[in-house]
Amino acid sequence: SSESSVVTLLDYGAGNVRSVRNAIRHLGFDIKDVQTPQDILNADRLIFPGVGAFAAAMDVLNKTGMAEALCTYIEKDRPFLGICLGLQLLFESSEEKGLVNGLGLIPGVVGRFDSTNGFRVPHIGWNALQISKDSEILDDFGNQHVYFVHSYRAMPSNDNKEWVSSTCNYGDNFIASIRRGNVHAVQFHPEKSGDVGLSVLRRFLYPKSHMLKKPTERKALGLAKRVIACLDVRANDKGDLVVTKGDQYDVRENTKENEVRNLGKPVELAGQYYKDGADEISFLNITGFRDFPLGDLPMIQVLRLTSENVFVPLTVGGGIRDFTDASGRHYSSLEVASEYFRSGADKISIGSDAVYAAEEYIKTGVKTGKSSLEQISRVYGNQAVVVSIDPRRVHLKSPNDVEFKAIRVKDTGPNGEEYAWYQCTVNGGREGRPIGAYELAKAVEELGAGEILLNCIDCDGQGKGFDVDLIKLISDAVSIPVIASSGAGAVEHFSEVYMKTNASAALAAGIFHRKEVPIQSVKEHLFKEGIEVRF
Ligand code: 1PR
Repeated sequence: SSESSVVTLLDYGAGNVRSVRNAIRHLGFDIKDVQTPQDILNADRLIFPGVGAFAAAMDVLNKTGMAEALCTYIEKDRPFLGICLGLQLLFESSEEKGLVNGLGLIPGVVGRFDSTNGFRVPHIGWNALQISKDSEILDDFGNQHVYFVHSYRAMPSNDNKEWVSSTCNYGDNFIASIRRGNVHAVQFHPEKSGDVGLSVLRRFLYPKSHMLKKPTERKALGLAKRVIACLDVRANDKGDLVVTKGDQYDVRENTKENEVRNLGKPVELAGQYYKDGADEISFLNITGFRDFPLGDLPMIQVLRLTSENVFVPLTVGGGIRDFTDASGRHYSSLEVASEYFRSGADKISIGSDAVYAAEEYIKTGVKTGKSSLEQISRVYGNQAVVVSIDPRRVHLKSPNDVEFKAIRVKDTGPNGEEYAWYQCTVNGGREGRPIGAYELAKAVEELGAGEILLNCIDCDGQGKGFDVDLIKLISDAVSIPVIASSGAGAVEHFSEVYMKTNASAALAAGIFHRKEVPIQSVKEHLFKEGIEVRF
């Protein structure tokens, strides 16, 4: 019947709900959006993907009368699925901004992960579940990883044990899912957890359906090291948007025509990498520093189309900054980011603008709250903000030759220099700035970055391995996750970076685009080396 193929969605417009919508449609359901509290009470099944900050969400729910409707709906044991913040809001309160009251349906206080015990916060990535009771929507997949991205979590206790259906270990054993009767909520993102996640949603939408039990001989044990495929995107000289790939950031062919290297179409390649098992996909609009992304809508279109079929996290970077167009209309970086989130991005990545913000912060010691980095992380949470660093190695005879952090490096300089500092650049490596990667990383962590994408211009496209010295330096300096990037040429380079540094993820471009090494081979290799990966 038509009634049974409609799901009601509560979206208060604070972030990327496009992916949840796409996943629901992918599973054959139509979506009815909640406009009034009555729509909640009338729902056959309700999905509540909480996004943004706890206090802001409660504010909207209280003001609109939706908080009360939600409580009534849930107390009547009507079919409900909360996602991420949609789980946290069911609890009594959260410490996210002081102490804020939640819906109060489940005993417990939502608190922040403790990064002092060696676990990086935010908790970003694919982790394992310990299923503690019949959860209905999680049945049959206890052995597989699901995707989490959050800094706050609810803890199991004697008072809420009747609700808890699974936990996840990340320093603490926190609540990964709850279930009572028809009421479900998950801290992870089913819409971002690939096939496994889609089957969780399917179980909720079709409660009587029986899943085929897929035997999984590889058991998920904990947080997996991520393998990320990166697509550098720009318009070629004909004006078509292409995936390109640089050689130390030079993306032009070594021919008379000097054309922009073309390695494929962004949406198609992203779809392929999703099927091949990429844990995450990044798009970098590499001419964003000169072409304003909202003036140049193809990138937004790429995101929209990709998110229709790709159910793993998507990051987009390039051109996130304040901008005034030719007609004098001013766009804030927050508007640019919001448009990216609405179009299906889970995280945005800031390059050049974060360098200026860090320089200013180091100079003045003042957090103005006005930089794009600070504004976007305040509204969307720091887990949604990546800072992309594009450093270039500067060789030195002695570490005392510069005011920046210098280290002894394996690759000595042309005159046998044993030390180097890593100079940050802006505008796609075109301009060096008076700040090192080390100083930048520490500053942007304080300004609200949730993750660092660490490139290295010297290694980019060389296929000789990651810059282990640099990645070790940065991943030891910060307590947010670090993505190692630039230089992957063989599967061994991935195990090397994981064994010698504290990187949480490794990103590659060229070897995947040129089909030299399939993503699956990277994972098989890491698995053989005893490194946890998602299959
Ligand atoms: O400064 O905020 O507009 O952001 C611009 C973004 O575009 C930055 O994230 C910057 O890293 C990126 N970017 C700018 N120019 C280039 C270029 O290549 N000419 N690409 C560029 C960065 C580096 C990685 C690459 C890895 C792995 N590309 O993304 O994919 O090095 O490559 P490999 O595996 O082939 O070695 P803003």
